[in-house]
Amino acid sequence: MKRLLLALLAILLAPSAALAQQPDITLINGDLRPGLDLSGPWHWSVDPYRDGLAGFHGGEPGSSSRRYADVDPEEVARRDPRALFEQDMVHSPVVTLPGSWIGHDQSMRYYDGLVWYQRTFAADPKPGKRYFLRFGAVDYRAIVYLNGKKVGEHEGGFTPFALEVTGTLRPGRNQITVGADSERTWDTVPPIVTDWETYGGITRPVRLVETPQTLIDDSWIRLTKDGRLRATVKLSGANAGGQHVRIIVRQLGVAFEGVTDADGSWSGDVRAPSSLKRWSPEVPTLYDVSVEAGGDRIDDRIGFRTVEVRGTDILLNGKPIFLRGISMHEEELGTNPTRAMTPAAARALLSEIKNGLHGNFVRLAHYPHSDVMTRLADEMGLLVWSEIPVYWRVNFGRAETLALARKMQRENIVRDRNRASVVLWSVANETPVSPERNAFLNTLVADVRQLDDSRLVTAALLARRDEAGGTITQVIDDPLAASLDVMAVNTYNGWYSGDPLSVLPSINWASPVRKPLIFSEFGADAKAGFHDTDNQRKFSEEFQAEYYRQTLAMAAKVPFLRGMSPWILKDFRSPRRQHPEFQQGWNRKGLISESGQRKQAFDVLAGYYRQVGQPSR
Ligand code: GCB
Repeated sequence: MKRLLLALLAILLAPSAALAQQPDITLINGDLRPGLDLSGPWHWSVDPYRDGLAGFHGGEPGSSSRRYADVDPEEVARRDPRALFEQDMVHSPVVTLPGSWIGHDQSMRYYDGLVWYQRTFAADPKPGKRYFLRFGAVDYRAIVYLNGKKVGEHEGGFTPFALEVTGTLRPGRNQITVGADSERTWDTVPPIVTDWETYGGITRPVRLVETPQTLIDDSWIRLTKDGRLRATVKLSGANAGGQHVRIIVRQLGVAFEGVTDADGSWSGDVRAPSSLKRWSPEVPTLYDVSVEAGGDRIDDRIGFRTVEVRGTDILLNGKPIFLRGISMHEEELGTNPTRAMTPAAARALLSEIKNGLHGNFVRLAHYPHSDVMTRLADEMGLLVWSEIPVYWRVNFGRAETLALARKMQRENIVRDRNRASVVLWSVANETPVSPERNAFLNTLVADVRQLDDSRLVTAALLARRDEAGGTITQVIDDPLAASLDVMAVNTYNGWYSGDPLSVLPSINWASPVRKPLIFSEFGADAKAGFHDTDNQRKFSEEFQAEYYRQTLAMAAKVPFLRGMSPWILKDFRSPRRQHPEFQQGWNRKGLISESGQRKQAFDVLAGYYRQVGQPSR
């Protein structure tokens, strides 16, 4: 009985099996640290029954699988000509990573499950150093083996993770095997149904990173509202306590320092010199910043700015700003995207916003985009809305789902806290109000405030339509609005509602709480090249352009509107969108087609932004 009770207690106290396996290392700036980039050719093999993870007849997992075992089939066959190899990664076809499996073979587009990847590489591990495999993102779940040994797992398709492999890495040839499993359930984040392509696979770079024994695991440097440069640093390693930390902001001639506590943490600040040029979309000044501690050093380029809310205004560096934005999925231009976001692909997209639309803002929907994108936004001068995929019908009542969302949000915020461009963290998109949902999202809001006091919290909400005496009023009465810094609403009057477009400018907007509002979405589908000169037919370029004119006329009358990110910059793949004539597997609300052809509405929005972007505003 006692043993039974103890066993029960152990189960109750243990974190869920999935979460227990999560790595606890951040490895800040893991994308830039010295190391070996494992991008390039990998073998791949599809495993729809998850056979590589199962034992005999699909039963309990055995001790190893030929898929990730560190064996050379030819050598084994030489020793034992009767050896059986049904799973032979060494002779499986080769593809180039990173990139989703949609790019390996068109028939993989709707495959939702496990795929194995494997490659070898040469290493030269040195005594006194630590080694990590750092993944930019694996969608949706990753299970990682090095030299036949499991080194970790990760859940969540859009945030980075690092697994320590010191001791498992060996001199000379090493073999890495990754199982990427794209399957989601109603308990995952996001859940099964979204309105975008899943893009299962190893979608961002994998790197082998070398560090000293004591390493800078996390570092965050920002400008506070009272004009100080503040640093928060966390070291990892057996000797993380009592280490000297030094921050240098080169072009400003600023250096400040301190000593870590027993835990390996240190925070300190210094008055920002008057010569500091604040980062803004107009002048995106970045400084070379170094952090040195415990024999480790990281270099970054960081901008300094403040963002806050006063009444219904959003203030950037103390001045009211209007966010001239657009939403965007992480999908490169082209007819067969694979979600491999290279700097060139990211620049092509952000240039359309900055130079084409005269924008100053981008909503990176509906999940954390590549670090390539947020670094480029810093460099080009675009304000960023960043979000996690708490989208539509998440299982809000389930504690493990909340734990997963919190972990994802933490990984996203910690990765990008040094990016001046990021001004808004969004906790959710279009989630139906309920007591469980409100509690879930309020926990996420509280987490943001605890992790980052230098940015604003928002969420994309839905408004309630009120019709009285022939007047339509959109009321923002979602209880979550009270917890946010900035309210945001997705609105589709005239597209999903039957309202004639001419009615839109007469729609009123009301909110019981006094806060700035962003139209986080509005949009209409149009197939590039499909025309209807009467502006009547949905899916025509003319209808979409007229929808934009009328929606912008409505927006101009909302007294507390402080920005917008219409839906969406570019047509994007979505399995939900199968109209044979107009969609063919693409959501067509883009202002440009998948290959970059601008639709008429592009010029309507660009004209509006040119006008509201005039310095007088
Ligand atoms: C929305 C969603 C977005 C969809 C869009 C649409 O409200 O937030 O993910 O793609 O509408 O096109 O319906």
